[in-house]
Amino acid sequence: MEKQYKRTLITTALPYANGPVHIGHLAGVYIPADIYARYLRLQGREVAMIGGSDEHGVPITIKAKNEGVTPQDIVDRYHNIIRDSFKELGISFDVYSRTTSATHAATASEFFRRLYDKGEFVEKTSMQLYDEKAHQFLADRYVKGECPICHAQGAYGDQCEKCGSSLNATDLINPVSAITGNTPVLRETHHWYLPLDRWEPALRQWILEEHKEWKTNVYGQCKSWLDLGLQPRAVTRDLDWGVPVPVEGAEGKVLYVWFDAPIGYISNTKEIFPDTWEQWWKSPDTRIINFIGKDNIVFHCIVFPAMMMAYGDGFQLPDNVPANEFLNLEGDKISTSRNWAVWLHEYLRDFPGKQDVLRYVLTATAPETRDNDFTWSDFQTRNNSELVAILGNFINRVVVLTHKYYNGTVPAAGELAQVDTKALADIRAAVEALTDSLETFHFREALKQAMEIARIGNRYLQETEPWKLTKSDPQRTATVMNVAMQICASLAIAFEPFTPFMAHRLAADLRIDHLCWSRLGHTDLVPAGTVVAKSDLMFEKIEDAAIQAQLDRLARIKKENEAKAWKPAEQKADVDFDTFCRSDLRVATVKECIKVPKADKLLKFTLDDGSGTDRIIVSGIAAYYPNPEELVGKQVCYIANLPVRKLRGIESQGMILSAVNADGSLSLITTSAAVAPGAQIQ
Ligand code: B3M
Ligand code: ZN
Repeated sequence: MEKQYKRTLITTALPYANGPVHIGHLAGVYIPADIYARYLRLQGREVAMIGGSDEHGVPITIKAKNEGVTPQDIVDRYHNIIRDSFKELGISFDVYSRTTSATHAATASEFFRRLYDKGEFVEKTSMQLYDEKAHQFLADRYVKGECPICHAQGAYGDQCEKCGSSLNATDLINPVSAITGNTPVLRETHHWYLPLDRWEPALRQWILEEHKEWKTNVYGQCKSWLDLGLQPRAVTRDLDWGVPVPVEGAEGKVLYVWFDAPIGYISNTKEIFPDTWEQWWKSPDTRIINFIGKDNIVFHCIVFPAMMMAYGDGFQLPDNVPANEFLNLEGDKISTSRNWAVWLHEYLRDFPGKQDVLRYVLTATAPETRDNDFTWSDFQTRNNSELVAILGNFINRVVVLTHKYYNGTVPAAGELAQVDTKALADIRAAVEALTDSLETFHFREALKQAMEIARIGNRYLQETEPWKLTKSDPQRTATVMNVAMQICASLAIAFEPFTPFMAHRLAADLRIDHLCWSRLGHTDLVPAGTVVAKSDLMFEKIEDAAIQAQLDRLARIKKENEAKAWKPAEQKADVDFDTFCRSDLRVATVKECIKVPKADKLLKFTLDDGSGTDRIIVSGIAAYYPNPEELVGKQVCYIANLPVRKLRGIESQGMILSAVNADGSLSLITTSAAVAPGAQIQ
C-alpha cells in the first residue's frame, strides 16, 4: 500500500551564483520540479518548492579574483539574474533565497556544531595541496588534474565531472593550481572529516533495500558508490569565503561548500515557515523530493543523508531523488566557461512571451534517462508543428467557431452520440496515463499524454465537421461545439504544469477561475451560456530568421573558442640532422623516485639504464606526482649525453622527457611496450 503523506517538500539544486542559469539547468532540474509542484497544487495537495542560490565555493572566488571584485559582488549580481529569470519563466518557487543569508549562516553553523559536539566528526591533520605563489591551499575547483578513477583530464579537487566521482584533491594525478597554473606542493593542515564509512550500512539499507524504485541512473550510481566503499570526507576548507567553522582553533577555515549548500534547503524553508519548518523536515507525514542533475547524486544520496543521519533529531530523508542526465547543445556539451549555452535571461530577451515554448521543448527533450541534445531546429519544429499546429490550432478552432456560430456563447449539448462518448472516453484514458506519468516523474511521457488530449480534440472536430453540420443540424452542432469546448477546458488544466502561461490565459478566456486536476475530462467545465473570450493565438509560428540569429550566435562563439583554444608552442628553429643525431636518447626503468628534501619541485630518480650502475636524474616535476613512489617500475625516456648538473647537491646525469598537456597537467614520455633498460631511442 502506497504510503500517504500530508505534504510534499520539493527541493531544487541550488545553482552556483557564479553565472546565469542555462537550458541544461532548466531541463535537468527546474522545469521537472516546477511541473511536479504545479501538478500537486492542482490536486489541492500541500506543497512547498524550495530554491535558492548556492553562493559559496571556489568557482565564485576564482571569478571574483579574475574580475577584481569581491565574491559578494559576484553572488549579488548572479543571484538577482538567476532569481529574476526563474520568475519570468514561471518557475513557481515558494521561496528562492541564498546561502549568504543570515538564516543560512546560523543554520549551517548550528548543524556543524551539533555534529561536532556529538563527536560525529574525525579531526585529522593531513598534507594538502598548497600553491606557494598564491599563498593558499588548493581545494575543489582551485586545483585540476587527472581523475584517478576514469583518468579524464581536468578533474577538480572535489569532483570529476566526467565520471561523477567525488575526490580528495590529493587523489588527483598531475595536479595544477587553477589560480596560478603552478604545480602545488604538499603542506600540512587540519580539517574535520565526516566518516561516511560509518554510515555505509545505514545508507546501503536505505537506498539499495528501501528505494529500489528510484530511477536506474540514480540507483546505479549510488550502488557503484557504495560498492566502492565510502571514505571519510573533509567537510571544512582553508578558505576565507564561506560559513566560518564554528569551533575554536578553526580561524581561516570555512565549511566545505557541499556541506553547507544542502543545509540551504533547510534554511530556505525556515525563511517561509519560521515556526513550522520542522514539520517539513522532521515529520514522517512529509514527503521530500530532491530535484537535481546527475552530477549532484552523490551529495544528495550519500553525503547529505549521512549528515542528517548523524544529526538525528528526526530529520527525514528524501523519498525520491529523480535526477536527470545532461542536456547538450547542438551536439556539444554545454559549458559555462566556453559560453556554449543558451542562457535563460538571453532567451527571455530574444523570445519575449515565449516562456511556454522553451518549457515545452525542454520537457519534450528532457534527458530523463540519458543525455540528450537541444537543437534550434528541433525547437522551431516543435513550436510550429506541435504547439501551433496541434495544440494552438485546436483551441483556436473551438473558440473561433463558438464566436462564429454563437457569438462566443457556449451552446447547450443535446444527447451525446457515439463519436462524442468515444472522444470523451479516449480523453479520460489519456488523463489517466498523464496522471500516472506525472506521479512517477516521467514528464516527457506525461507531456505526450497531455498532447494526446489535443490530438483527440482535433480528430473529434475532423470526424464531426461542425462547420458542415451547422446548416443541416444545429442541435447536433451545438452538442459537438459544447463537447469540443469541454475538451478545450481540459487542455487548460492538463497543460498548466507544462505551459502555465498558455493555460492561465486559456482559463481566463473560458472564464474558468480555478483549475483543478480532478475536473480533468469532465463535461461541465465550461457551462452552457458562458460567453468565452477570443484572445490572440496561443502560439505563433517561429520564423527561420529568429532561429538563424541563434545559430549565428553559436557560430560566433565556436569561432571565439577556437581562437582561444590551446595551441602547441611555436616550433623551434630547425636543427640540422647531424646535430640532432648527437643527442643520445634512451629508455630506463625507474628503480626509486623520491622528493628532494626542501626542494618543492624536485624529484630524484634512480634509474636502471642497463649499464649495471644506477643513473641519477633530478627532475622538476614533483608537483605533478604527490606520490612519486608510484613511478617505481615505470619506464621513462631521457637524454643521456647531457653534461652532469649539480642540483641541490645532487649530480644529475641527463634529462627526463615529459609533455605538458593543454590543461597544464604533465605526462612522462614512455614507450608503448616495455623495452630493455638502456635501449636507444631512434
Ligand atoms: N550548487 C549545483 C552545481 O553543481 C550545486 C547544487 C547544490 S544543491 C545543495 O552547480
Ligand atoms: Zn573521473
